[in-house]
Amino acid sequence: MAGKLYIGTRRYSSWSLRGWLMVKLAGLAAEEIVIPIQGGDTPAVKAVSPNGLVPYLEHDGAKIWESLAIAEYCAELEPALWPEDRIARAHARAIAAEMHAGFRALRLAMPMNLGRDYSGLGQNTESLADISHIDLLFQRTRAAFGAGGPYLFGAKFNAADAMFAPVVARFLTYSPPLSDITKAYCAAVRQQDDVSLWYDLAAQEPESWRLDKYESLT
Ligand SMILES: N[C@@H](CCC(=O)N[C@@H](CS)C(=O)NCC(=O)O)C(=O)O
Repeated sequence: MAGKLYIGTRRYSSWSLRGWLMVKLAGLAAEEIVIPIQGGDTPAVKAVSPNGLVPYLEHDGAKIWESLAIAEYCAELEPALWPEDRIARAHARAIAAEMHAGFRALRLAMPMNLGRDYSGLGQNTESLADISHIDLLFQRTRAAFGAGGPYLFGAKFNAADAMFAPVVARFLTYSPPLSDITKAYCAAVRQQDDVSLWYDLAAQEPESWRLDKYESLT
């Protein structure tokens, strides 16, 4: 194979899901190496990845870390990762960059866990502010660009959807208050083939990879 994609425990590793989706959407041939993460400072991750984090992609001589850089690398090989229209493409890049740089309160309060029902947990002033901002972002993006399909930019699940897929996963696990438009979008993302495959593979991971700190939220 031309590549190697290092990812962390599928059940928890939200950034890995983003990188993996980009590689899938681009149809890159890459061996997947799953490293059970410890939720920070995992020696096996530090040993392979230049920034000590996953996802990390090696492909055809290129070494790419940071999920957004992986998105751009994949989009060079498969331009349809971004919308064709210039204005839609600019918007997709803007929201993907905003996701990559922000929403820390949401990420901290609601760590991704694909195997639990944490309905009602993780809600505080800051995480709820992030959530209502994202909800509005989804509504506005769907209204402006989403005609013709269930995703942010219509019929094609693209790099922007991939960046937000782990947010959708959190919304499904923690069930915060959401608009009907965002709920429908979340349902569509959950059913997308690659996202479904990721959930299935996460469910098959050994129980010994589970971390107390993510399994005992109250
Ligand atoms: N900004 C990075 C974030 C990557 C990140 O934080 N990855 C986490 C897993 S989701 C990680 O590698 N943690 C190291 C560890 O758990 O040891 C990106 O966009 O790829």
